[in-house]
Amino acid sequence: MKPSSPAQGPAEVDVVVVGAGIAGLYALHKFRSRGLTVRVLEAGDGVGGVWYWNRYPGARCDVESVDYSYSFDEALQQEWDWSEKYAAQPEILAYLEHVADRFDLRRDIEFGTRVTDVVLDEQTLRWQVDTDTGRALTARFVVLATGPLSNANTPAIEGLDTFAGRVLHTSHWPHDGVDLTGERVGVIGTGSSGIQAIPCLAEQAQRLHVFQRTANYSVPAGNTLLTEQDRRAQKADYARRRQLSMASGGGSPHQAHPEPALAVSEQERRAAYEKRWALGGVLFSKTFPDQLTDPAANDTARLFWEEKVRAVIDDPRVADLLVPGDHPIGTKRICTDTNYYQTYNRDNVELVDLKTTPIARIDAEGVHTTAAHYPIDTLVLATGFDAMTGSVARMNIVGRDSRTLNEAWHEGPKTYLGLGMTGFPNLFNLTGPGSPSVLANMVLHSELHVDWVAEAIGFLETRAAVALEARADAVAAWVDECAARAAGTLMTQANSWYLGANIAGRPRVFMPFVGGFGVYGQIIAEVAAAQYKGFDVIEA
Ligand code: NA7
Repeated sequence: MKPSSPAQGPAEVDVVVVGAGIAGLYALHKFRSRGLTVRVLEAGDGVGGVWYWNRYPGARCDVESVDYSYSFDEALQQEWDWSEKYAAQPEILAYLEHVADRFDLRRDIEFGTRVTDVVLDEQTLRWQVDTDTGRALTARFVVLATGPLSNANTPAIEGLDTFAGRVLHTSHWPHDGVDLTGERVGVIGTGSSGIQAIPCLAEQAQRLHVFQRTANYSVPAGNTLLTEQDRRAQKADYARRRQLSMASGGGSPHQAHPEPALAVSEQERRAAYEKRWALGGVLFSKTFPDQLTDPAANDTARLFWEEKVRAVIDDPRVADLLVPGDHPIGTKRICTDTNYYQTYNRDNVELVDLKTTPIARIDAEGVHTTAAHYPIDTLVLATGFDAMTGSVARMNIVGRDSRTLNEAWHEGPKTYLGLGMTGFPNLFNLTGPGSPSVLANMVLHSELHVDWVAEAIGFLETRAAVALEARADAVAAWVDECAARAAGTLMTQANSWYLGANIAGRPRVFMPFVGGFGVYGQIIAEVAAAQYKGFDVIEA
């Protein structure tokens, strides 16, 4: 147990929010402005969540800065100046710190405090929240703003603990940075984090070995500096941008081509892909509305991508290894890079294909594959996260009848609207499984969820009711609906972290709601308007 936290607030509050990332910060602001007493418990020593921890070189958002920002305060929108089209981690963190200061949020956040247990008192319907500092709180409402990507995945590779050099995980990069000049560096993992870090690491390292198990699709960010004129135009256009984003599939204002991919001429299709390529980022997977449902449409996108990528890789044998052959494009999150593929043209970079020569073990000096030994000074694990459920699963959350959330979710997460769980009254999970989650712009998604929870709490107050609890039949129907929607797409064909497929032992369930951000927003609004149908409203 750590020494007791210096921050001392009331032991009893209306709401405990777990996590001071994008969702947690806005939750604090919103609930507090509704007159509720709120404490935010945060494991890190600062605000920012995923942007606090993920400081690896090259870390950058794959949603445009102007859209990846809060919409709840017009003055905030107008005063903040983004310097780049796609912001890098330091700028996003600076923005979130600015928000924390501007709305005086820090006084209700307890940093360095990791929640260990969240236990329901069935008599009073209050939650007791325990932490690793010894600090304990009770609350009527608990809001989990722990984020879908906050529990790092460290692979169980034999001998990793015997490695004598430095081991770094992309999601826990040292805050003071790392100088890799002249070093032999190994990177395990070629997902979004690896793909962003590799070009930067290659510039510093004397030699860089990239250990790739599965190739991914990456689209260049096409990042640019924003001019004052760009910013003025964006700020003047905010109202329209936000409106389009809220109604869109993924929470950004860019609309898919109005027709299916194969309904247009080859020339028009190519022009559409070129336009998205120039936009850069993750939205390439949504150029056409049927790209993630029709294999033939998907193939047109995949072939366009392949042509672009092969054109910048000098060695065709290396290109063969970098072109994925195991999943349709977009069924894993498309990565966003700057000079990723070109990095393999450098003399100091070597791609090691783990499909043909897997890692056998790690020893004190480096990595043994079945074919060779690679001496290494620093080993970078870009091996991702126990995503979607991992951050919730590491807390002992105990609801009615002493049943834990992990027991309730052992076959996969079971929620109503992503927000509520049977047996866990007044416990709300934000931007997690059962909601669009990582398929949408996380900032607007966080606002949507927090606003919904704030309205729900207001509803209880007007009814003098004490709790809202998802009904079992509503949970079952929502789980079925999410599964049916996912089954209607190509998304279940990839072994992605959307399905928990990257973590041994996790049930294979497609976790995000795939029906679109705008559609989802309508559904949860209708539920609220219908007096929270599907929830039991528990009277005092
Ligand atoms: P990802 O996308 O889960 O990528 C993790 C990478 O690590 C991926 O290439 C994995 O290969 C690889 N990996 C994991 N374990 C191993 C072992 N044991 N051996 C070799 N390679 C391994 O995580 P990221 O952090 O890059 O990105 C997560 C999200 O953050 C991203 O989608 C954005 O939304 C932001 P595999 O594919 O499993 O063969």
